[in-house]
Amino acid sequence: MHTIPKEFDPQFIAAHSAPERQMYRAETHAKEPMASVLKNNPEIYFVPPQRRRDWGAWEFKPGSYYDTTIGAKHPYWRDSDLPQPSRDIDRLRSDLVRWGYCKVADALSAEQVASMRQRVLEQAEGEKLAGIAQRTPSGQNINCCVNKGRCFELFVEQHPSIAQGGPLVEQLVTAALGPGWVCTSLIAALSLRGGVPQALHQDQGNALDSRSPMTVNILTPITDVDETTGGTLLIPGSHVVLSDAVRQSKEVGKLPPAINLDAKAGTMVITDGRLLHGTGINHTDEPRIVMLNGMQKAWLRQPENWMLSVRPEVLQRASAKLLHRMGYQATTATQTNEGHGFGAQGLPDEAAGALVDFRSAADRGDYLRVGELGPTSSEAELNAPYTLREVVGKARAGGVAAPVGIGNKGLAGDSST
Ligand SMILES: O=C(O)CCC(=O)C(=O)O
Ligand SMILES: [Fe+2]
Repeated sequence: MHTIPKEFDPQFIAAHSAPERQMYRAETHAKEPMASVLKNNPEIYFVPPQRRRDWGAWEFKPGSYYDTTIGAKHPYWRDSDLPQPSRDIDRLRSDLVRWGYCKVADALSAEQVASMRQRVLEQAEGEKLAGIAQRTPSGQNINCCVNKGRCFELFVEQHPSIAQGGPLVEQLVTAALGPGWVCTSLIAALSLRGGVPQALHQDQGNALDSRSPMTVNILTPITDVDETTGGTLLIPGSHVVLSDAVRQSKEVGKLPPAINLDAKAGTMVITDGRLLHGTGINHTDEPRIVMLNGMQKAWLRQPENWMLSVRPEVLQRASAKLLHRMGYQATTATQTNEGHGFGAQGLPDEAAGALVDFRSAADRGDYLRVGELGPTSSEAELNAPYTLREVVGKARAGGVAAPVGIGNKGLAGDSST
């Protein structure tokens, strides 16, 4: 009788896989550079998101990373040559290399800003009315913007008809990432009064010792941003400090203080994926809007496109493990679908990040995606059976809602809370 060799027995394998015997253990399990950032900079910490009726009730701790101002007013930074709004490509390149961000002045004209702002505000309202708004710890996000207006389709292309400075921005991104880079998402991020500041983070989640960015995020304020309106919090130059520390296997020590980004609406702020940053606090009653438009190197993708290529019958019989392995479990920063997946960890069978129901709906021919919505949308449009509703409803059934969830309950300004 054939017996399976003992070396293949999971118990045997576990007994021979103590952490110190595993290769690359330090690298694959490292929590750096963020572990030492948090350890050595106690003013940087995670502000817990507030739910529903607790919106706005959070403890502002003076001296924390979010208790700050713009560079020009900050005692630590005001004499530094921080990035200036510019159209000088040499200045922009050197700002991006030195500080981890650069500001392309007037990349959107006043008319381009106005049309984009109107579309964002209408969509934000429409998604609230439809009960499918995504509330975030800081306010509201509009996900998958490309489905929600022609201006967004063009924006992903950096088309001069919606971003006059598109060609200049494209050249800078190509220099940063190399040719063939792809867009990862386009989200409108609304910071609203009462929201908490986002935790400082790096958008880049891989190769954190890299000498150049693997990812780039173009932040485009379409309302003016500064220390009062929720300008993005960031630590100038942190992209180099953090990647150097990882490369040298050293802790990140005491960091310089964070500032609020200040930029006029229509500035395109190109940020290195290694830069420490996060949404700022909006102290005003007007929504702060920043378009988040991520880009990454051309090769950072699954070689086989399983989202599209797998036969329906294979998907139907797929185990939770097979689905997970093919990429059908989203996490906050990977493979979210119309916003579903934010807050998920990417575990097999985790409803908060499960994607297969979207694909199955498409196979049946009834995947209804959220499109353009607004205050004048009809009842039928607002109440349409968007597949997103069904998937989110299923994920919520019997479970605890993720703090970053879809559904308008708990949004600032929502009287039903
Ligand atoms: O809203 C902002 O200012 C920045 C948001 C951000 O960094 C993110 O969501 O990754
Ligand atoms: Fe970010």
